[in-house]
Amino acid sequence: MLHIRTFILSVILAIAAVTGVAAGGISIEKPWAKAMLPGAPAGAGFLTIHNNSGEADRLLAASSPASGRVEIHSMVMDNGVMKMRPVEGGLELPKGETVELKPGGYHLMMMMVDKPFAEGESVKVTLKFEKAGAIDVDLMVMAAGAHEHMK
Ligand SMILES: [Cu+2]
Repeated sequence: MLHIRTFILSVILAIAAVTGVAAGGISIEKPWAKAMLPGAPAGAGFLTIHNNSGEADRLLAASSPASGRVEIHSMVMDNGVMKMRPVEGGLELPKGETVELKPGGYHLMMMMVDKPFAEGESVKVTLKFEKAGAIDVDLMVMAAGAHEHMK
């Protein structure tokens, strides 16, 4: 009996491995969102994207049932002031590289949030890639500054 279970387990692991490749070789790490103050209309989501697909890809858009609208933003210096701007044409993911969305840099701007994200919750987000297609992630909601303890 035992060897049959081992066989079934290895089949499941093999399928999981194949599915990972089918997703375009894009992997997501450390998905999290900042806890929001009561009444705040917008939140921010962060994650690390590894592109091991062997070709360049692009993060085109994102959506979430917890947010009316999700935009991909960058931070740019404008006359000595940091400002947020939507990323035109999607976020470039060069092949073999890792792109980090983090506080002070690229982020998912989650607008029209009905219920402010509270610490300990998770927020579902669907990322849409040009080549890899749709990938779902759950952002862990953490207190602002919590990311510094994630390493
Ligand atoms: Cu923003």
